[in-house]
Order: sequence, then structure tokens, then C-alpha cells
Amino acid sequence: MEDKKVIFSGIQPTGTFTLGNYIGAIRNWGSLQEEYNCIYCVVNMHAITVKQEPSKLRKNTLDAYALLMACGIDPEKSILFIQSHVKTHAELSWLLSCSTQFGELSRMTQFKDKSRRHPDDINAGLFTYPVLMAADILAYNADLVPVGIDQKQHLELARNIAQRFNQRYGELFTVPEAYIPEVGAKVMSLQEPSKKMSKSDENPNACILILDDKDTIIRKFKRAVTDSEAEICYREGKDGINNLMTIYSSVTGKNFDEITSEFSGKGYGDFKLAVGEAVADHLAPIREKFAQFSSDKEYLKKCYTEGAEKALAYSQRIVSKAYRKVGFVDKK
Ligand code: AQP
Repeated sequence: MEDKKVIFSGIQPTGTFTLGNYIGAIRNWGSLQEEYNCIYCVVNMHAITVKQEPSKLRKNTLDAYALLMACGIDPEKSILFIQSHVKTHAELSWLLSCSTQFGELSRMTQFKDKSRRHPDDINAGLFTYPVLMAADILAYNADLVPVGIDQKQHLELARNIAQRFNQRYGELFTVPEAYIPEVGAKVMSLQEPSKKMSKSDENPNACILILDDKDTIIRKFKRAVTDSEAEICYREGKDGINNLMTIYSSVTGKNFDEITSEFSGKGYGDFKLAVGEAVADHLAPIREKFAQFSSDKEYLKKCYTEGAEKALAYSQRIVSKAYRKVGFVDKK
């Protein structure tokens, strides 16, 4: 790979990607491919921190891979792979867990939130999830990590772990920076706009899935929760409208002032319809490409197999150095 800065990011195959995943993260992944060495992965090992049905996880993983390609990630330009195919992630995760404090992990809001949502399965993997995420990133010495704002806390922990390891054992890991979009870093639920839009939300009207058809998208936007005023402007206390403005701005490129003037004198119904149409038009090519990629199983297999080989070769060099630094004996 050329001598450019390194980008790493991943997404869980816990369901079809939402508009939040797309605007907050994946959309940027594609546009960064020319300028950086990009490494992207479907993080199926993270997904099992919450109960998954095995056959569904398998299907979701392959669909997620095809969907990333449909969103513009080109396996010729980026290293695109499935996390469980590359053993260095788990190996480095163990090393890093011995440089991570229990107290640090206890402060992670995602752990607290997911423990509340799944009280019958507060497993150790859910607790150590951020260590595996740190390993994903540090195994490639990534400079930048494009994520939505919900992952900022985990990324800060990854930075602390890298610094601690470097201090303890000598310089090895690059301390990564978050790359968070200015607009759309946190797309909110359409039904509870104070809450993040999530793949695993049980209310299907709360999130737009990027494979939803046009009618479904428009119907979900029409039902979006707003407020009792009739003014389309971005202001504190107008969570629902702020969210719709953010989404509209992200897919049209218009800023908030332009949106306010475009809809001055119009009602929420007109605005919701316009947002729905703009989103549906924006996502239509992705649905078409997904249909193509996901039906060509041989091509998909070739891509993820080659992706895993490249990822292993890349990360193995860094993880072997980490093994040596902590004092593990060389095999040969
Ligand atoms: N609502 C969101 N707005 C902006 N960005 C978001 N991301 C997630 N939700 C939003 C970003 O998408 C990337 C991949 O996320 P993930 O698959 O690792 O898991 P997550 O953050 O837990 O996303 P979900 O959709 O909420 O998944 P579930 O429901 O399975 O927990 C990340 O960069 C994330 O910031």
C-alpha cells in the first residue's frame, strides 16, 4: 500500500444498516478511499456481545459486506474484510486487555446502556467490547477512525490504551484520532428524537433502513415525531425537526438557513414528504447495487477472502512486534 495515512473503521452485522450508520459513518468511508489507505471491516465478533441467531448472523454478515460495496467501498481500493477471518484482532485484544483497567471499562456508556437493555445477558464480551475495538484499530496503526459521535468514548479509550502500552513497552502504536462528520454525527430515532437511531430498535418506524423502498421511507418520515409548532428551523427543543433538517441537509448538501427559507410558509407535512423523497432518491442506487453484489456469491467470496489475506498480512507485522515487546518468546 502507498505511503498515505491509514483509516480504519468497522460496522456490526446486527441488522440492515440504518440511515444513521450511513450518514454518520459509511458514507464517509467511500469518499476517503482516494486520499488514505483505508481498511474497513464487518465486525461480526463484536456482534455476538448481544445474543444472535447463528444462521441470521451468517446472512447478515454477508449482506453487510455486500452492502458496504454497494455504498461505494471498493475492495480494489480499500482492504475490506470480515473480522472473524483475521485472527490478529483477537490476539491483540488479549494483550490490550492486560493494559486496560476495569474502572475504565466500567465507565463506558454503551456498556451501561446495553446492560440495561439486555439484563439477562451481561456477558464479559459486552464489557470488554471496547478492548476488541482498540485492537481492531491499533492492529493497523490507524491514524484516523471515521465514526459517529456515539463511538467517541470508545475511541478515547483506544487512545489511552495505545498510550499506556507505548509507555510500558516502548513506542509501537499510533494514537488514533476520531473522524466525526460535522453534520449527521448522531442521527436520531424518528419516533423518539432524543434517542439515537439504531439498527436494533424494536420499533420499525423509528429508523430508516438503507434498503427500505421508496414508499416505506416516505411512510416512515410522514409518521416522524415532531412538535406542536409549525416552524421549520433548527433550534433547541425542536429535536424532531432538528433531526429531519440534519438528514435533509446530509442528503441534499443544503445548509440549515437554505432549508428554512425553502420551507418558509410551508407545513411539516410538506417538509416530511420532501425529506422522504430526498432520502429515497439518495438511497435508490445503493439498493440497486446491493441487489447486484449480494447475488454474485462467488465474487463476494473472492473479495472477502482476498480482503482477509491482505488484512492479516498487514496486521500480523504490528501484532508480532507487540508480542515481542511484551516478552513473548518467538516461535522460530
Ligand atoms: N444514529 C447514528 N447516527 C450517526 N452515526 C451512527 N452510527 C451508529 N448509529 C448512528 C455509527 O455507525 C457506525 C457503525 O455502528 P455499529 O454497527 O458499530 O454499532 P452501533 O454504533 O451500536 O450502531 P447501531 O445501529 O445502534 O447498532 P446496534 O443497534 O446493533 O447497537 C459507527 O461508527 C457508529 O458511530
